[in-house]
Amino acid sequence: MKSESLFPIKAVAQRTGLTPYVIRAWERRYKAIAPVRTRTNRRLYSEADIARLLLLRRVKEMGYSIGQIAQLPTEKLLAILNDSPARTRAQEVPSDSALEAHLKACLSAVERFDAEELRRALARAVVTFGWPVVIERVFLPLMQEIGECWREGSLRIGHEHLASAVIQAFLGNLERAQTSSTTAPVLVVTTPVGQLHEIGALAAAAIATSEGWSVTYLGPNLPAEEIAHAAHQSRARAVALSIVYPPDDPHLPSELEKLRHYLPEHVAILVGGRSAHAYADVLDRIGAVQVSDWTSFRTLLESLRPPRSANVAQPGL
Ligand code: B12
Repeated sequence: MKSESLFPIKAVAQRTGLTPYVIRAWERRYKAIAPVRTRTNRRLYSEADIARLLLLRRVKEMGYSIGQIAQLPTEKLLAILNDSPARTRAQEVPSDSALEAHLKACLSAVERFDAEELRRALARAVVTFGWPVVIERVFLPLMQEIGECWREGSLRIGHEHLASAVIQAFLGNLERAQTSSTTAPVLVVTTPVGQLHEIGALAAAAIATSEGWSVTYLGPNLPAEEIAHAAHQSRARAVALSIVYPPDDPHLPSELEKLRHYLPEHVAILVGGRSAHAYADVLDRIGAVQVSDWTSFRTLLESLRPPRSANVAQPGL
């Protein structure tokens, strides 16, 4: 008889799009799955485990918290997925053409150096779609488009600076608007020294804020000592870094090692950005979590939260 195929966590991460860190956290904290262990205590996952993880991920993307769904039977998860009313889906997945129109309005304001109109256009988008959608599908594409136009020569660096400044102020407003409780976990967000691209860090800050974290945003280009000091002072639970350019800074690995060395052990380091993978060796060495997309980032933030007490009602239940 053919024995059941079992997979190591790395393969499971590739197939589910979840990071190994999240997979372990869902098991440890929420008992979402129970992989078998080898004699050397390595986890091995069955096809059923992988299917369940994928299902959990998809149901979570519908707006449930992992705490709400982790222990539901697989059939129940499937039922939630199949029964989700089209109305809910339509709210969560706004049409591309509607987003496109907002993006165009923002871009046209930037072209005319009209900061006030850009602010208004962004505000309209936030009212229509909500913060999380606007961050991922308006802010980031807007900056990318500006970058492409700048490369082609149709926009100037001044346009980029105007857009960055307006977006930064806008995200600052988001933070002030959130009434983050005194018990909210703290996330320090920045870019390491030599990394001047700031938009990814700003987006990470905004997303964490909208997830109820208290964010200490430090701006870009900060030495390890300064990041660690801020994390210590603010009693941070985690530090999020954006690494975009250059992908081959010979000094960055030692900076990252220093950062790990200065930070207390319980402070997690989360790293995103298009060049993060270029530093994979050192990131692995220091136990940093590489985050490839915003869904995984949200999941990770959730897994890093101290568990809420069982008798507190969960929103959306
Ligand atoms: C805006 C911009 C600038 C601005 C930066 C202003 C600012 N305040 O940040 C300015 C004009 C100053 C600039 C300068 C330069 N830039 Co530039 N820039 C860009 C642009 C348009 C956007 C960069 C950006 O922030 N993108 C958004 C980020 C966040 O996208 P991302 O890295 O793909 O990350 C994704 C995820 O990983 C995630 N993410 C990012 N960070 C994090 C963090 C966490 C924690 C998490 C969870 C997720 C996450 O978010 C993103 C979307 O999902 C890009 C082009 C582009 N299409 O991206 C070029 C780009 C990054 N720049 C580039 C270059 C070459 C330069 C310059 C060298 C140009 C020059 N000749 O002077 C300088 C370098 C400056 C320096 N010393 O670092 C190249 C890099 C090429 C490469 N080899 O990687 C790019 C890709 C343009 C290109 N196509 O050639 N730039």
